[in-house]
Amino acid sequence: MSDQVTKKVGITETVLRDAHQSLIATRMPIEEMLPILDKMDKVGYHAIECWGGATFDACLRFLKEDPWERLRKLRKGLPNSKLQMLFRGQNILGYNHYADDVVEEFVKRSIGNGIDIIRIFDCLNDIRNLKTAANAVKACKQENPNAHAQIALCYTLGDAYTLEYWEKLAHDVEELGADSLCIKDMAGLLLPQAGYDLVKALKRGTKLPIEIHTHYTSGMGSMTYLKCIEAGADIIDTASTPLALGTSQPSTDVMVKALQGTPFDTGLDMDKVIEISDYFTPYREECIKSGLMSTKVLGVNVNTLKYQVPGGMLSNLISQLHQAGKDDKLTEVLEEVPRVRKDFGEPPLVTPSSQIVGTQAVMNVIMGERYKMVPKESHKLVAGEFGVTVKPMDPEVVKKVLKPGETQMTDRPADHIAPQMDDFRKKTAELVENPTPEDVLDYALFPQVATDFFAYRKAQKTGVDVNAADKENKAYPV
Ligand SMILES: [Mn+2]
Repeated sequence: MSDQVTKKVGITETVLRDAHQSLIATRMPIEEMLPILDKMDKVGYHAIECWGGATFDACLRFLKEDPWERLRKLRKGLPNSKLQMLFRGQNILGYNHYADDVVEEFVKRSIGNGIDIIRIFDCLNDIRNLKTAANAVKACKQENPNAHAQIALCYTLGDAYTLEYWEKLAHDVEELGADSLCIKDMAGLLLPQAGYDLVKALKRGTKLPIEIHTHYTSGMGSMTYLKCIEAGADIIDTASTPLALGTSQPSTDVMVKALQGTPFDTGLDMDKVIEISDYFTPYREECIKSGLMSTKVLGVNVNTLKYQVPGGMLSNLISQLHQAGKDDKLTEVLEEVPRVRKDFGEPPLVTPSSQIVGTQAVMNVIMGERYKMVPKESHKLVAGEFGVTVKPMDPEVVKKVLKPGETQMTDRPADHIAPQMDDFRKKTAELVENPTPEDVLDYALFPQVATDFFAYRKAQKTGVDVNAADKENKAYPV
């Protein structure tokens, strides 16, 4: 070890975002977080991931919380920590491409309300879809010197995803002006030795700090982190133990302890780390008792490596089949997923490409004929409206999916979208009196959900019983 460089490994704590997104469908309310913020603020994490991804949607739709209000409360409770969010590039936090002015406004308001690090990814790893968001973060650096654009590359397997591919992409990410690079392994596919080789390749392509994000789904996570760290990874994403493992991240406590006294010591105080876990332990028990946390998400399953389907996608497939009364078709669908993926140019499976490939696979199996039924989203992907895939799509499938005379778009999809903010402002003003810029963004991303939320909020203010609201007829008692 004498020639080994000592290097402090950073910890990004995910308990306030990805951990509960992965284990309890993003249902942790802000009240559960507030009492522990002061202690979390003193641990010394590299960052605390606490916003973006599905939190925004879940706040508006299920928790009836204003997501911006949540962010401001987190900012206030964590004054010394860097706050991180997950951002789907040109999709922002939604499922479709938005015009550049919406992306820019969302970035500006996120940083304005307290975010420091924005982790930006694209489901096709199409660099062109990341640039507007990254530039928008850079434009905020004067206002917030901690503003940081991290580009995340979605990790996946396939012929095209060679070490040369990752090395070149790392180089492109640096060229784009990112502050750091993350490997986002949403399905836990990154094996320990492959992780080692991957980090070495990334380090050849860039000098940017490298962060590794995985899920424990296949049981590999902690081993993969250790090998990645040995290869030079700078930061790892972990979750406080009661909300770690299974489909969530490896455990913070375990990784901090494992690295203690090694050249890669995180420098975190073990007692403080354990205090955080102690706080969340009763909450875990409560979630298991209420059924919110299913034991299905808590174990590990090496079979995930076979089908390469992330946890969230698997539960979607199961529920789609259940609704169609075809529960017995799961294996057939799981076998159809890699075929559809190949037809569609082998994209990584992450929101929204995971939903598109998954739904198409379900259709192909249920209809008994491949591409007999093609959902609108499949058509968009094939038409190039999400960007370019790493490999060309199957020409026969393209022909079947596209309308006669239609060709695949090859330039940047957002170049075809005119500015949208003015229209969103007008529409929001029809629903809310003096809407805030944040209200407008709620509407831009989730028009229906935001409309319901605005009505709920208004009803709360006027003190009426929202449970009496007649949503079907859009009637709220006043
Ligand atoms: Mn994740």
